[in-house]
Amino acid sequence: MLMRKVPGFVPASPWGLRLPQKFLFLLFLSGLVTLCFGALFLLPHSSRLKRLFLAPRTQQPGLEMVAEISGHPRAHEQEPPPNPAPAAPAPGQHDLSSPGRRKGWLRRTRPTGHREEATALRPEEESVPFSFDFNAFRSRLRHPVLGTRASESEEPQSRVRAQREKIKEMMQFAWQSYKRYAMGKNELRPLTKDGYEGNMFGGLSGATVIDSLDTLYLMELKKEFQEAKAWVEESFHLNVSGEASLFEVNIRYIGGLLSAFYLTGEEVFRIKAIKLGEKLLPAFNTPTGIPKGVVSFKSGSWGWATAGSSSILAEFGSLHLEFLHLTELSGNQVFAEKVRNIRKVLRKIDKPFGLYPNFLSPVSGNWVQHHVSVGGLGDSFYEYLIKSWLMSAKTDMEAKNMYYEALEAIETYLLNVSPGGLTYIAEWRGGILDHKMGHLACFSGGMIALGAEDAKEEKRAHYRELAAQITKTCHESYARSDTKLGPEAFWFNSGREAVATHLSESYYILRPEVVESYMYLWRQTHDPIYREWGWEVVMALEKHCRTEAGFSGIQDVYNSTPNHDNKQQSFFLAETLKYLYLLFSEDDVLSLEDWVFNTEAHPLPVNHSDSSGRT
Ligand code: DMJ
Repeated sequence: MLMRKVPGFVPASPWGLRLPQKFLFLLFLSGLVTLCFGALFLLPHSSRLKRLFLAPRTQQPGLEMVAEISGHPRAHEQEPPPNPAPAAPAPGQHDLSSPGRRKGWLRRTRPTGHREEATALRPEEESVPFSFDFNAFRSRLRHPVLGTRASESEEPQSRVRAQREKIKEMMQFAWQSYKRYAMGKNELRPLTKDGYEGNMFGGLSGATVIDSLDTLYLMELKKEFQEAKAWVEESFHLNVSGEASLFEVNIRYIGGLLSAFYLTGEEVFRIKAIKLGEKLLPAFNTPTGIPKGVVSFKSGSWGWATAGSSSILAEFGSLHLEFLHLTELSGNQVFAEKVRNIRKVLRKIDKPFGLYPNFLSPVSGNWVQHHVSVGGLGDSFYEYLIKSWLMSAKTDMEAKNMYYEALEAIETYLLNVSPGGLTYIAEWRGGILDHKMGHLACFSGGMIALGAEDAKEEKRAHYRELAAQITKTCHESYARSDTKLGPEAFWFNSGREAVATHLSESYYILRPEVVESYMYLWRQTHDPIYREWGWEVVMALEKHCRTEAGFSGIQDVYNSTPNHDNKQQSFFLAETLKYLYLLFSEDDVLSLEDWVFNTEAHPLPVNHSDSSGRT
């Protein structure tokens, strides 16, 4: 170095720097390193450099915790990714020609990668390599989706055809009214002729559109289906930031989009279902992995979750069907892992008398109170057990065992027969019974019928009869009202049976559960009574719920000129009208061999790949 040549000069360091110079140099160096490292974080997500250096999803707040506690991989760690699958035939056409194979339902691994939190879809999100073989899936169905329809000449002017057409007309009217006054809003208010958003969906819009897609398709309302699809393509945005019910978004939006995809093969439905599913994952970020009921789309946290202390059985117990399909369609195992963990927690926990209480702490994993119900708060948990068994093509033995064990406990502790001979399922509060049934509990007739065939030989006839008796009781709750529509809840005490005892329980909000049971019982027995009862409902809806601008719930079923509640619920189009239509259709229309209905009546396919021998 130059300085060494100056006589008498003693270098301050081997590089010839004095202490202040050395300090300045180090300062400069550390500034440079910080700058480079910082720039790495500021690069766009698509940057290859960033993907190389950063572990996937480390910037997603809170997700690490669940990974650590429950041993799960971090949410979003594996990225979904959509590749175009061939579009399906239009409604009415059935392309079953393409042979295809798909092995290992949910066992496939998929390419890993990283992508941003879902907001609105961007072109690059559609190009991640993952393919779902839609034609292969369709080739494995045992029946054409819309059945083998009798032609007009074979079924001329038949009563059942006319009944089906009437229900189709009701759907068309409900849709057109919604479209005219509330398109894009969550639900229609038919009296005020405007739309309603509510606060359940975290800022998502168009609940009625998504809930209607498969019903419109099923009824071959082609123009209306295209209107709904166009709205999803152009106006259904996921970049919302509110607080949403995990359950409601799952059963209505995810369920509706999944069904629409499986029915049509249209990629837009698959992609939006997956991206929306990703937005739900932070709800599982709890010590046990049991999700809280509400997720904040803004912060990606539990949202309201911190305020409450318990999660609801029917809510966290009604994710299994949709989440398995999210994994099936994305290749992302995280969805399936989340619901398998819920199952694991429920398997392990002590159950009082074999019963499942309605509230569970997602923090401690303990029951919060001992209230058991097959109606609200508990209902669809039981439904998803038997449907998980059926959807797995009867391979999910765990779900099967849990279902029949739970049903046995319900029968032992909750089932009753009234002095008048009506069979009902009461509610249980730590051993004390409330002798009432909610309208919601009336789905159980259909569920028990659906599960009867796979029960132990000696129980099958018994369950068929039990299903028929419960359905009859629910019909009584309709028959004993002035409007021939059923109340929200009905009691069996003080000599009164199957009637509401308070005005506050006398309303009817277009709910589907009773006609849902008629549909299952019809398919099982072909007893004409179920079509008769279903037709009574159609007539009552027309008389009391149809208004100039759509259908509305009513405030008092015991008043022959009831007030309307000014709401056309989205589940009326998703469920009530769909089940009515199926009740008057052939059994091979959305055959129960091929499909299970989620709790919002959205059909999801049975996995035939492992068991059919046709794959
Ligand atoms: C629907 O959203 C679903 O059926 C849910 O499981 C219960 N409640 C409504 C219909 O009543």
